[in-house]
Amino acid sequence: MSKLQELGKRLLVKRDGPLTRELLLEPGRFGLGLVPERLAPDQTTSMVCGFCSTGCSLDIHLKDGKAVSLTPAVEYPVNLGMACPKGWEALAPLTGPGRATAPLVKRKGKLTQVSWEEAIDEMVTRFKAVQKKYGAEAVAWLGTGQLPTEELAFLGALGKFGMGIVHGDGNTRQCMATAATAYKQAFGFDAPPFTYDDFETSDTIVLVGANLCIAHPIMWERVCKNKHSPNIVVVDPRRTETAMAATMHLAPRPKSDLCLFYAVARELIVRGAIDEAYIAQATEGFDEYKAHVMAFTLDRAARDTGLSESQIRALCDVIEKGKRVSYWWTMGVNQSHQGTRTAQALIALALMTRSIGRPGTGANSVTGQCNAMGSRIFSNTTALFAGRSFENADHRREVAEILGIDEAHIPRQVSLAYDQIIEKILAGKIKALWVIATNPAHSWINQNHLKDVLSRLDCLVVQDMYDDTETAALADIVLPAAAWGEKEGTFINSERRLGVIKRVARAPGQALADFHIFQLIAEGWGCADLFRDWSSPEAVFQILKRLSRGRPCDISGIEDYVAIDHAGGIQWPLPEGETLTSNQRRLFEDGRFFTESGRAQFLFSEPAPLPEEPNDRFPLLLLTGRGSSSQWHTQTRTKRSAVLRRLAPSELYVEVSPVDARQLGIAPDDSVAVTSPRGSVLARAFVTNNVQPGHVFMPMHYETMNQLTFSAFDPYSRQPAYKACAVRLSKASELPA
Ligand SMILES: Nc1nc2c(c(=O)[nH]1)N[C@H]1C(S)=C(S)[C@@H](COP(=O)(O)OP(=O)(O)OC[C@H]3O[C@@H](n4cnc5c(=O)[nH]c(N)nc54)[C@H](O)[C@@H]3O)O[C@H]1N2
Ligand SMILES: Nc1nc2c(c(=O)[nH]1)N[C@H]1C(S)=C(S)[C@@H](COP(=O)(O)OP(=O)(O)OC[C@H]3O[C@@H](n4cnc5c(=O)[nH]c(N)nc54)[C@H](O)[C@@H]3O)O[C@H]1N2
Ligand code: SF4
Ligand SMILES: [Mo]
Repeated sequence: MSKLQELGKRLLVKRDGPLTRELLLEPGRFGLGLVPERLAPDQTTSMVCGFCSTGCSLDIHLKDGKAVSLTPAVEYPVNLGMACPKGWEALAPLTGPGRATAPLVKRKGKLTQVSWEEAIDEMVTRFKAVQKKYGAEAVAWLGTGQLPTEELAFLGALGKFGMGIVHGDGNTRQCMATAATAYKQAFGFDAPPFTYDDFETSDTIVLVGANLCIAHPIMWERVCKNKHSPNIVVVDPRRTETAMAATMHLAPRPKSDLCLFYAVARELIVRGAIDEAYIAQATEGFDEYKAHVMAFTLDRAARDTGLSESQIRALCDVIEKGKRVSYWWTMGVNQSHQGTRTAQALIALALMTRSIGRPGTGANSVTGQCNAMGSRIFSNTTALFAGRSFENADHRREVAEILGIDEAHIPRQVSLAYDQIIEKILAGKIKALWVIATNPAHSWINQNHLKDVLSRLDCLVVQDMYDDTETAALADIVLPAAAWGEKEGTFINSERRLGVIKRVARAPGQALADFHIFQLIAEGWGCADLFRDWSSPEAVFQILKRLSRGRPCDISGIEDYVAIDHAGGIQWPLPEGETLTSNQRRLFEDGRFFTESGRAQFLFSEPAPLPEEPNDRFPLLLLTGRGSSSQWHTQTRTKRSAVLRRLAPSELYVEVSPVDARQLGIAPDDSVAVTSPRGSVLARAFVTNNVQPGHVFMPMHYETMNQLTFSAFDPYSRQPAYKACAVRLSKASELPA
């Protein structure tokens, strides 16, 4: 009997529904089937969206067992009947061209269709050969924040406990590492404190490096529902769509936020606009913080940020007057060489004014991908399950006991970060890489360097729902994955709310749910015995409940998927024995934090200069980010929808101020070359006052853009600083032939 047959047989015993080898290999059947047994062929069922971290719920309408259309769920506490263009078009990427329908292996330089058995054999044989020759650490993986928590947990357990891989990181490093690190250091746990109701109850909303209108449109809708005529302050070097709708826009020099918020802290202290009693009772390190920020006078901040003193004073005025002040940040803070300390400067403002643990307040990191939070807590990459530490012997023992495995399977060291994995490949220390649900050849910083690095691998395995991505093009093995809508599990959104995804469509061809791919690999590797209990996403959910018990992210009180569905999503924590009293819950209402002392920490550093300042040859500063609400990252999914394609420019563009355009003789729509010390790309000129003279902005959704970006990282979080590097612009027609 072949390994695959054996697996089929074992799964047959383990699973609720029947599963045979025939089913396993029949196109579109394994693990996906038709509409699962629990859904009727003509019903409507709801599930959370698979794009951004807002976590809207969508009602999916089935006809004859097929998902035919959707409408936003009206009763769900997140979106209240609303969805953005991506949500409305969420089913389109499933049926678009480019879907990976069969496993591929490179033979004679060409990716060739093979059976699942051959693909898994090839991967296992090559990975094991690498480990044998160069050591266990020579194989690594790069994961994602876009798989359900159960799949992420399985990957983390399989990779680290089963395959002996030490280094596994995710695209959440590009995105959320800074917020996670900032929270962990300040609160003792990676715990965003807010609930979306805070958007509506706040009277002062401070948005820092966050363009909600484009990146989180339904969160912005929640802001618009606020009945308290809130002050909305946007801190962003660009006049974004969100800035245009705000009551106050401050456009500081990029990465000068740290200095700005130190100056705001100083001003509030000097004015006596802080809560001394709360500081004494709930925090530590304030005196040192105060001493540090005293050097950041308004005069100094004005010089460093390019804002006027009166602008900074005006910001302090609205904060001082506000009764319910909330601070929200996204990539304008996280993707910076000093992101962690900048996030902590916002946390410090919230702490010193007691803008936390009360309705309408908080130092709130808005997450990015649909399951960034699930990845942060349960992916077993940078943290051992449920925010534990690999270096802590007690934590390793707890996890080993809960999982019923030998403690020796658990690595004693934390994984290298994404950029360190890349550097180890360059150094010849990592020889095989497994990439799951992320597209680094497009999205990673300094792309030409990355492509060179990836080409040095002995074996690159790409597991994706499409086989035409920029990364799949470099792969030795492609494993075809089922997508959102074709499998089950849970996501955790920005406000810590678990939501369910369901199987409402067949995966094409032989594509399998990532969950089942991991099962096949476990079987092929010979470590499936460790994962006997990991038989289905729901079974893994029960395991995660046990792993979370007694941790800040305790979900042991959530019965199952049905309970999550009925409650309209459930926010962690919900320990066993506690009943859900509200579906809008925030953390730290009692002024106790997760640190050893129970107190929140003030943390600070001296601001550091930009890693790459503009200079004579490259006089402009390039900012990057999201371009439109209809484009998702590297566009592998959104480009399959004709509707979404029509809502965004089809080619790369660069926003340039009229002042710079005039000086360079650039007219609107001109083809221009944007050049950094690392590469040169062509783009259309979009001449607009929304960027300041001296700055340009480019959206990340186009293939070539990251050829320009500069590899700089936050020292604490190791998150890449995508949002500032030096470039020059020239008319394409004037380039040498
Ligand atoms: N439509 C759409 N929505 C998305 C995504 C998508 O690809 N498309 N991606 C999702 C993901 S994973 C993420 S992480 C989020 C990202 O969501 P956001 O962080 O809101 O989006 P970005 O455009 O990357 O960056 C936000 C802003 O930071 C500003 N910025 C740059 N440098 C600085 C600085 O030094 N200081 C300040 N204060 N601001 C600065 C930029 O000008 C930009 O307007 O969006 C999520 N939502
Ligand atoms: N210049 C610049 N670069 C940036 C940023 C920026 O602001 N500026 N932002 C960064 C940020 S915040 C992020 S989050 C990253 C995002 O970067 P990536 O993670 O590389 O972007 P995606 O396009 O979301 O890639 C997800 C991949 O997973 C595949 N996929 C989708 N669903 C499934 C599934 O269920 N299973 C499997 N196996 N595959 C699936 C998709 O087809 C796609 O290839 O980009 C970063 N890059
Ligand atoms: S806002 Fe985010 S979660 Fe809501 S529909 Fe749009 S992409 Fe989906
Ligand atoms: Mo992100």
